[in-house]
Amino acid sequence: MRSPFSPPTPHRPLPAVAAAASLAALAACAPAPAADATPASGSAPAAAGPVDDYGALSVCGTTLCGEDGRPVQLKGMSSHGLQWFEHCMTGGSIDALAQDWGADVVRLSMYVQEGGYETDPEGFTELVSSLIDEVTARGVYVVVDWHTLNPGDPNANTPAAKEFFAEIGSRHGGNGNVLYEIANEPHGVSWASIKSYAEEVIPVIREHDPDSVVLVGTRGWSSLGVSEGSDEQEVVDDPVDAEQIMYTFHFYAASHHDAYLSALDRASQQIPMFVTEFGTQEYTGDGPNDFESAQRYIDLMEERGISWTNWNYSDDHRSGAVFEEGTCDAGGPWSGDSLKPAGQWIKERIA
Ligand code: IDC
Repeated sequence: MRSPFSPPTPHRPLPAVAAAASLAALAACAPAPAADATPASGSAPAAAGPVDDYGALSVCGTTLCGEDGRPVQLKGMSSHGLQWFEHCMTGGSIDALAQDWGADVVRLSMYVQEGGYETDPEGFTELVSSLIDEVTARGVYVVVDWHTLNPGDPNANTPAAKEFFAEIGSRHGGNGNVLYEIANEPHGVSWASIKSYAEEVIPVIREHDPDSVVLVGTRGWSSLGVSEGSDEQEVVDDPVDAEQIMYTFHFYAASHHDAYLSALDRASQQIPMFVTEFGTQEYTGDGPNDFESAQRYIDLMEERGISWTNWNYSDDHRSGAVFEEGTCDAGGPWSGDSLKPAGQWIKERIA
């Protein structure tokens, strides 16, 4: 069934990644096993869109691949914290993201602390679950972000993480469009501890969604360790012991320059990377935009086929929220004059 709201999204050409030497090995990738196209109970039938184009994703060399074994670069937006900005994630705003913005992927950012999941596990599970259904119905991929921030050690929330992912996996594991991000930004904790957390949580997800792609946060606020004086080598030397894994990298272009960019450049030639959060401004998600710096990252991600979601699809007062304040309460509009400069810039890069 097609979305009743607007015509199907035109098929996007696959990204021109052939030039990237690191992707040459991808030609050898075996196609992923055929997806179970049956939506999980409760999920609406998917509209034409990226999921229809690419099917079940797998990790293929250093990138994501579609069902045909060819590399896929997903581009889209992250929500803001759902405990604050649920009203920015409506049927209308998700329609706009899928159709007008042309997003391939939506990241649902569910904080664990700061008034998030821990305050109402059932309520937040229902909220995320219903938003997964909304995104799925529009034929778009979804990243379920277990948005740990403080404390920085993901092991502090392991029992809750297992409970949450078991429930989400059992409800939506049959969808074929869900990616699981198990720790937003670990910090003040060793890579060995993050890895051990990942190896505890991943089997719980795989019990319900065996072929799913899981995204693992890296040390130093998902900077591959750079912000804590390390680098990607600790991950390269000691990868998570599981299949279908990608590692996350976050950057804020006005704060993070060459050291971050080089780490992403080196890492993405060796391990599968997914940039699940970035901003064109400072690491506060606020302040002046540095579009020149941001474009260098966009170019690198394009060259290497690194998928990304930008922070964030809300009307928060900060410069990194794509909409002007008040847009969400007014029910849009979800483009045009209601966009801040960062929103206009990123919308052009998703399209
Ligand atoms: C920021 C939000 C802000 C909130 C703060 C604390 O924009 O409203 O008060 O978190 O939770 C991250 C985090 C992300 C941050 C974002 C911008 O993953 O939660 O959002 N950021 O500071 N890492 C680097 C930057």
